[in-house]
Amino acid sequence: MNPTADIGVIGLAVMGENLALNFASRNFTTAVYNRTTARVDAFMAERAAGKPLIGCRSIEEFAAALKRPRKILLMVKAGEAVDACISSLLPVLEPGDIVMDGGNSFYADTVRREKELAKAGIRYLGVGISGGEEGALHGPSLMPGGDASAWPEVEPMLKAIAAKVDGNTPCCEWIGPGGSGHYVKMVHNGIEYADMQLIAETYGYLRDRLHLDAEKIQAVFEAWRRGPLAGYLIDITAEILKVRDAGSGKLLLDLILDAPGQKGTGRWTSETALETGTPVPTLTQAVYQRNLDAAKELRQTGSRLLAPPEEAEPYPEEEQEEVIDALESALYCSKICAYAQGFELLKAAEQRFNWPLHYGEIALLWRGGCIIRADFLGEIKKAYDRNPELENLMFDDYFRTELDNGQEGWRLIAADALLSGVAMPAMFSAVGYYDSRRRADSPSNLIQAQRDFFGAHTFERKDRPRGEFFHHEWNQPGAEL
Ligand code: 2AM
Repeated sequence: MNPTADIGVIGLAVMGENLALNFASRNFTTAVYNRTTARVDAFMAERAAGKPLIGCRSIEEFAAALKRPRKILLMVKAGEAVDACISSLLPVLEPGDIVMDGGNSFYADTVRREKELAKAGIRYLGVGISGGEEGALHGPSLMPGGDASAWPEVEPMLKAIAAKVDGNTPCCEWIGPGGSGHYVKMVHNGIEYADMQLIAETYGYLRDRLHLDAEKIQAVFEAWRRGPLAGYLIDITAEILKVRDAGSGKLLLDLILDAPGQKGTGRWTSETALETGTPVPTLTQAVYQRNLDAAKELRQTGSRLLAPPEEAEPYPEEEQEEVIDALESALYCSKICAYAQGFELLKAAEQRFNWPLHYGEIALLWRGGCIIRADFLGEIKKAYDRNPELENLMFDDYFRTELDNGQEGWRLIAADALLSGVAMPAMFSAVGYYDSRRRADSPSNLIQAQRDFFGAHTFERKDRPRGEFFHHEWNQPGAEL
């Protein structure tokens, strides 16, 4: 068989199928293979019919179908399946071939795989892909990283299938070496967790504090679609609030059990943040909150045993509009903090792995195609254009002004939620992050004193240069070393 395929996709679950169809729709001849070959047959007979796709029933047939150097995209389950696929591919590949992992792999696995495959002369890329099934089919956000020599060879194809913003700018740009593509995707997922949690808390406030009915809550999110929060997650929230259950005619959302699932990608972000000592409290609180909320029965017990605060005064009807404006500010400010934390974690990778990351480009990649896509990301791009070395997103003139303008409403909502007993822990964590980052004098002098008291861990002094360490004999005042 003459090799005719421009690219090959392994793994025909829905993401793999949709990406293969996306390549084919751009006139790239695409070879497909799946371990269970019945899936290849089904795909070829139905969705792929009449399109430039080549169904392969063995890994040898797949390798033979691909033009050299081969370009292969793995779309299999993250973890062992990726290693299994690589092992089966190795005997049929040649030096110079390019293997891309488009799954949600943990970045450290990508680092390892890239090194291993380099020994065989295979060029490996970890490609973060976001956008779900729809994105995969019509235009995802793509975050490729790894062996830089492979990038120019796959760039036209990846850019062709990517989402486009501002007319024709693809949401696909080279991230950097090693596992940086998957790292950036991981941080994206951490931010996504926070974004969703903050929106859910806001919905909870509208429902449980303002006692608005679904129609009114829908109207609130509908209005926010055109404000600073505009983006995909607000769009789908507004849509979700319209959908009725076919059987009962009730709002479907009201029938959905409040026990969230997770696949662990948010947890990776928090684990990595802890490893690098990077504070991402809002991202981590979002992970905790899925755990807290998943335990529905425990919460039911808690609701019987734990006393609420005294009933808060309901807001008079005429004040509701003002409170809803404050809530919009609160969500927006919290969101800025969540993104500031995510970008701090990107910066930590630059220091830890020596990956030179371009934060503005990353913001641009997320502007289209992916779950967190929002107009707001254009502002983040501009912030990093103004100052590529920006230490913290909140320090940018635009964002610090936005935070300042929004903080009255933000604090009002957070305080009212605390007093009335409505749990908004991600939002509380965001206010705490803001106040901690803007405080030149923290109370941690006491922590240092305590550590020195019980463990002789030493401290630096405000009246001495940094880097000089002191111990005090706390039980014998005056005896300082
Ligand atoms: P399957 O259809 O043969 O199960 C998502 O589960 C995708 O990952 C599917 O295409 C699945 O193939 C593939 N997959 C899961 N484990 C795999 C493995 N160990 N080797 C190859 N493909 C695997």
